[in-house]
Order: sequence, then structure tokens, then C-alpha cells
Amino acid sequence: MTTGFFGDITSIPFEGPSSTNPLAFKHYDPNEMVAGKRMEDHLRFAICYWHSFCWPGDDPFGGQTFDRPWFPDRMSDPMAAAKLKADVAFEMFSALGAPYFCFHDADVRPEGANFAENTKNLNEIVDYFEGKMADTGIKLLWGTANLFSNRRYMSGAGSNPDPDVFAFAAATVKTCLDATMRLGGENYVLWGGREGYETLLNTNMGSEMDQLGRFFNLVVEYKHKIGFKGTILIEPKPQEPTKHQYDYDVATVYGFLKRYGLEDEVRVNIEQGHAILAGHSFEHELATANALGIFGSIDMNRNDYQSGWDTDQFPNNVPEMAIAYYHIMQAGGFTTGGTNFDSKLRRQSISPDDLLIGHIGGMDCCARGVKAALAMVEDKALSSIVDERYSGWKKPEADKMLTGGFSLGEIAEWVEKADINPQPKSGRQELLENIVNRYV
Ligand code: XUL
Ligand code: CO
Repeated sequence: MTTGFFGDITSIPFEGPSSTNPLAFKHYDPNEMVAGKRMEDHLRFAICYWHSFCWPGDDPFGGQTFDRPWFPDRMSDPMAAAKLKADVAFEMFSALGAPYFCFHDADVRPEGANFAENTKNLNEIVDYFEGKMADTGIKLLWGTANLFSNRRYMSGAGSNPDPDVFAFAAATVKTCLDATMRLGGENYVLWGGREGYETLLNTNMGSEMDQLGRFFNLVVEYKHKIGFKGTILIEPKPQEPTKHQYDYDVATVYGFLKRYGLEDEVRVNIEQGHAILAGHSFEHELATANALGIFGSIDMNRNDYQSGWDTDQFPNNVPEMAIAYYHIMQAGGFTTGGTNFDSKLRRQSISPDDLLIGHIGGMDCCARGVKAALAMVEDKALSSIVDERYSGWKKPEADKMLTGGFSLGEIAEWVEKADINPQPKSGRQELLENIVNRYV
């Protein structure tokens, strides 16, 4: 028995590239073997709760556009509504064949009058999820706490000037980490929704950073105490909702982790739209995380390149996605991470099947992107040229320069004696761009 929200659609088949059926996959076949692994295991798709099942379709100029049977205008019992929402969510995850989902506490449980009530409501839904996960085989990629929507968090959570807010947020993360562990979650995400400032005129930045450093350490200490084996991830974002956020981008997060002794404990969940908002590309953020050894997972979406805002659209730019997955696959692919669709419909897309169609398109584009990426990795199409470009570093003198065997004076002596006279070499950018084009 289904809820009937998606009519009689219970599963999205793979029909191949020639299909014109909008409710079929053209490129994503979970069982297709590519580079020795099933596509499902390369991509590790997750669907998020918040955009598809909680967002009403509002914008700064207008309210709810979506008509969902579990929304407050249709249902007055909040716990019954939360359960109906879960029923529909799991129907959608199953129909799409997504192996994972992700949620914030506030997405899935009714808001209580206080902390104890929030915890009680969350635990009731976690019980409900346990049953649904057992029935469907759908797993939890990550859980997280919403530390930004409620008005108590208007000035931040861990970075709030009021220690009572810090305490409430810390206690909430504890309950969400407990829930994530109970559900076998493979990661736990911290996104600092309001961990930043609106104006420096009222902000003690040093205090806020130390508070946040302690907040993250508390989470890591608790993770070890309860034996949570998943990865703790921070999701960088430069601004929105605050004017400036302390988790600006991957490099900033790394500096923050290093300062507070967490660089071996925490990794990053990188979102396409956040990278663009930070003035980077998605691949820049992925390459930075790989270079620093802190890559964890991705939130897949795309920003509108004109609006300059975090529009969380479904991804559809395959060449860009191929390059992004190239960086992920080149570094060995996902371990505990995956591809979470932090993507939402446009507010005019009010038909229930739009939810399926958005995800189908995103999943198909990811499949095309990752196949191109894996082929480039396998053929060493780019890496052979890059390796050759850096091959000079294999010379013994080059190694000595890097590892401290040569002082500045000794380098000068060597350059003079050996008459080192560097000859410029082509960077081959157009050649590399043309090679990429062959794969996408
Ligand atoms: C906000 C965002 C969040 C995180 C989880 O921009 O990306 O939804 O992914 O809190
Ligand atoms: Co996100």
C-alpha cells in the first residue's frame, strides 16, 4: 500500500539513451559495471529531505506554491504529518533506487516546546525510520542538525554571543549524532548556517572562532566516546544566510581545523553551489580538499550563474560534472561519502512527478559525468600529461630542494656549477581541453 502521492509510479526503470520516457533513466543504470565497480557504488546517490519534502516553495516575494498533503495547511496533527512525509519520502527514494538519504532533525520531526520535546519527537521518528530502512534497504548517508532556522539561532549556534544558545545547539547535535549512529549513518555533517556575522560592528570575531573551534571539538570528542565510526564533515559556504561565514571555503575550513587541532578528524562535504558562491569552481574546491587530504563527500546541485545566489538547482551541466567527478575519481572515489542531491525544484514545478523528474535528470547527468571521468582516469588521458609536466621533480637535486637536503646557498652553488638554465615548456591547456571534450 502506497500513499498514492506519486500516483501509480513505484519505480523508475532504466531504458537507455534512446528512451523518450520522462520517467525513465537514460544513462544511470545502477548495475552497469564501469572500471570494475557498479555505477551505484561509484556514485553513492543520496536524496535530501529538506528541499523535496519540507520547502514550501516560498521566495522573498511570495509564499507556499507546493501543495503537499503533510503540510500544516492540510494536516493538523504534526506527528501524523511527519510520518506521512516519511512514507512519501521513502516511496520516492525507493522509486528512484537511491541507496541513501540525508536529513536535518527539523526536517523530519515536529518542533517541540523545548529541548526535551524535540528529542522525544526526533526519537519517535527515528524509530519510524528504522522500520522503513529495514523494509526498503535504504541507508543513511548522513544526518545533521538544523542550527539555523529557529529564531534562537538568529545570531549563530556555536558562534552565538549567548552561551545558552551554544549549549542548546551542542545538546541538539548530541541528539542528532545519537540518531545518526542508531540509523547506521556513514557521516555526520556540520553546516554552519549562521556561524558567521552580519556586521563586524557587533561581533567579537576572536571569541566566535574560539567558541566554534570548541564546538567542533566537543562533537569529535563525543563521536569517539559513543564509538561512532562515520566521518564528521564540515560543509563550507562563504555567505548566505550571513554576510560572512567562518566556513568560507575548503582552504578556510582547513586553516580553521588546523588551528583547533582537528585536521585529522574532520573532512569536508563540498557543494557545487557553495563553491561558485565562494568565487571558485567546484573542481577547485575538490582539488583543494584532495591536496589537503580532507575530501569527504559532495552536495550535488548547480547555481544560476547570473543571480549570484545559492539557487540549489538540479545539476545539468555534464562537462562541468565530468571534471568534478574526475577530481573525485582520480583521488580514489568516495569512501564514506557520496553524491547527495542538495537540489530543489523551481517553485513553479508544482506537480508531484516534477520531484521524480528533477532527480532523474540529475542522476542521469551524474552518470554521464562519472563515466567520462572514469574513462579519463583509466586512460590517463590528463594525468600522463600532468605527470610528465612535473617529472623534473624526480631528479635527485630537485628532491633535495624539497626535502631540506639543500640550503638556499647550496642551491645557488648548484645552479652556478651545473649552469642550470631553465627552458620554458608549453602548458598545453588547449590540448588538455580538447582531450576532455573527447570524453564528454
Ligand atoms: C545550505 C546547505 C545545507 C546543508 C546541510 O546551503 O547546503 O542544506 O547541506 O545543512
Ligand atoms: Co548542502
